[in-house]
Amino acid sequence: MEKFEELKLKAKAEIEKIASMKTINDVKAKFIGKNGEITALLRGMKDIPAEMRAAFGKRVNDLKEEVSAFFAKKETELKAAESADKFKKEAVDITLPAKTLQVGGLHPLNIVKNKIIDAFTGMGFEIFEGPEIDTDYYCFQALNIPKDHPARDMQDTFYINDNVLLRPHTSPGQVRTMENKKPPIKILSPGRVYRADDDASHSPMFHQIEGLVVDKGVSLCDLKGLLDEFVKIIFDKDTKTRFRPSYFPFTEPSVEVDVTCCKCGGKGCNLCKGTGWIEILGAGVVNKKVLEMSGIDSNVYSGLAFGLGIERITMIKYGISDIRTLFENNVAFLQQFNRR
Ligand code: FA5
Repeated sequence: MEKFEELKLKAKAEIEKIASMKTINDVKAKFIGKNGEITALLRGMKDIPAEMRAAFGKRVNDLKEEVSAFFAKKETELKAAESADKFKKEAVDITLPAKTLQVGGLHPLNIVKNKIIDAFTGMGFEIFEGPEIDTDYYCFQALNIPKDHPARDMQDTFYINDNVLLRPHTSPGQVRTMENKKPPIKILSPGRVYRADDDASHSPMFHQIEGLVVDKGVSLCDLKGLLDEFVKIIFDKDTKTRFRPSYFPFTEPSVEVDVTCCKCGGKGCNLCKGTGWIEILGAGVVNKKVLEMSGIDSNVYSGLAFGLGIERITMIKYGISDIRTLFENNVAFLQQFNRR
């Protein structure tokens, strides 16, 4: 009996010392495994006198049960400790802000271009896109700018040869439309244009949108009404326009159009250089010579045209001081226009 008690205490002490599920099986094998100390007692039953065998057997089985219970208790404790440890290690702090996905967005020039196109298509304009590489005839001659005319200096561009060049403005779109379409005409021609320019407000490549209306009885008043409506959509409803006399060989009369400064509302500030006005585009009544050269009877029809720089409108609208920022593709700069 003493030996049983000793074995029980020995097993209990060893089981208590077990620190991980990995070692529990070794200790189990030592006591209740096939070659374990308690199993060995059962095997020795044959040497026990027959009258004591039943009592001996019961005692061994009781001991085995008691030791198995120690193991079961230890196993429960170890499993609980291991899962507590696992939970601690794998804990997720759900109060941390989630990682955001980088999502692309429209470039500010495309945002403004789309707004301008929306404004004019809402007034019935159709889109016509002309080629970026064009001939001297469409870029200049058909617009009443003959070879060696001094007005060519205003729009000096990059020549591929004497006759083929990167278009310096979207005005060739006027000619190509009039050659192919009978009045009434109401088109908008957006696209990239090129000039031998490079400073904080002039880029060698930039974007323009040309507008052309040809119909019976079209006048400068229509141009004023159209542009008044346009600036209210693009800037805000209190923005006003002002026409200043100007010169373009393809329009007569020609005007430069100013809007009340969007920063100071017309009081005068650093953006409008104290004048309260900012120039946004060139425009005018289509020169009769241009209509005739494109096959339109100038005694029956008249037209109005305007050409605006998308970069200029974007810079005014968002208070951008250097045009080059629009082409550097700095992500921090671009993200400001696509906040979600
Ligand atoms: C023209 O290009 C005329 N074709 C506009 C026109 C069309 C007048 C129809 C009459 C009838 P201008 O050279 O002023 O005009 O250019 C128009 C606009 O393009 C300017 O107001 C300016 O906003 C923009 N612009 C001109 N050069 C540059 C440049 N290098 N970089 C960025 N924007 C420019």
